[in-house]
Amino acid sequence: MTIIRVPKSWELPEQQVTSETAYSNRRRFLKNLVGASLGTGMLSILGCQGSSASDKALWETLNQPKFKSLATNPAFASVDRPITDEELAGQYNNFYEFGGSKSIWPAAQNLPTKDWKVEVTGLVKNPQTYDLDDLQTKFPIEERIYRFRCVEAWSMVLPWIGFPMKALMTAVEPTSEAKFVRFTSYYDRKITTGPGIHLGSLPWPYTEGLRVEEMANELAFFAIGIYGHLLPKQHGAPIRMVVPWKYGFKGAKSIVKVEFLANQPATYWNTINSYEYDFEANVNPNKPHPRWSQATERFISSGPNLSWEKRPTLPYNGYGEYVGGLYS
Ligand SMILES: Nc1nc2c(c(=O)[nH]1)N[C@H]1C(S)=C(S)[C@@H](COP(=O)(O)O)O[C@H]1N2
Ligand SMILES: [Mo]
Repeated sequence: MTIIRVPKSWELPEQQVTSETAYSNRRRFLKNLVGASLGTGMLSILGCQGSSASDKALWETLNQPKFKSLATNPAFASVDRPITDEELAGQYNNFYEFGGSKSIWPAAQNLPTKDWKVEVTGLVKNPQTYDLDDLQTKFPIEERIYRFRCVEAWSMVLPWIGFPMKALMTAVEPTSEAKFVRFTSYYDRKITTGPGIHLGSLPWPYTEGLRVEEMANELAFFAIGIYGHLLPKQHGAPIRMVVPWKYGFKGAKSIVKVEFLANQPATYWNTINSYEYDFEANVNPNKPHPRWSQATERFISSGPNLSWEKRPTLPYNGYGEYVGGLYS
């Protein structure tokens, strides 16, 4: 394997890793995470695929059981750009429970997914607790190719597998008092030990929220798989939210609880910094983040000639025809 200098184009987005970490303890936080695992992920992205022990280890985490007879929803069978390479998406993640860098895929393997349960509760007529088998058999499973846009101004295209959130709503029947939904990610202080995780008073567990009308929108999706197989842990196994018209942080990973509520819930990033991470968080080229423009994004598609293709940001990430009406 040749050592390749990390190109300049990487440097900007890697530094933007800190953009979602505006903690009071920022300095100390950064010191802990800089350096640790930047190297390995990059080298394999830069064209040494399959040649190192680390690549092999990565592919072991990605090779999850495949879905048989998977149908792609024809409405979401392609977008205006190619699907991001699986090994790029699988080693460039945000999952702060396991660390503050993008290279959390090894640490995320500590997530215990066996005997997983998702509790659906709150203002519903028919509360339910689903196990993994239920999630795979009780809902209409399909594939959808969606654009994915992080608030840090990088983007991908990901082939998710899962079911519309609407199908879960039909099963549990929210009451008329239900106006919001809170989604809670797995958290165990002993297991989710990313650097910085215990610094300050961060509002763990990671939670996110939607209005019920947003959850009922055709686009809102629960993913249980990606790239034809079950979700790898770094992508938020065994079930995570996908709301493609919003910034990536709205898509909470590794969901253990879904609660229907009368009032808007506090959420993780919004609690840390409401000025930078608003509750709605719709992708909007005309609304800059307080520390950078959102007018363009860097699209991460494929190796070995890794491209960070600069593209204009699309309003609602290109999904205005589906969701525009929710915000008029
Ligand atoms: N529980 C949890 N969910 C999370 C995050 C996180 O740190 N913890 N990061 C969010 C952010 S900022 C992004 S961009 C996406 C990244 O998803 P991916 O790693 O599967 O691409 O997950 C979102 N969901
Ligand atoms: Mo993000």
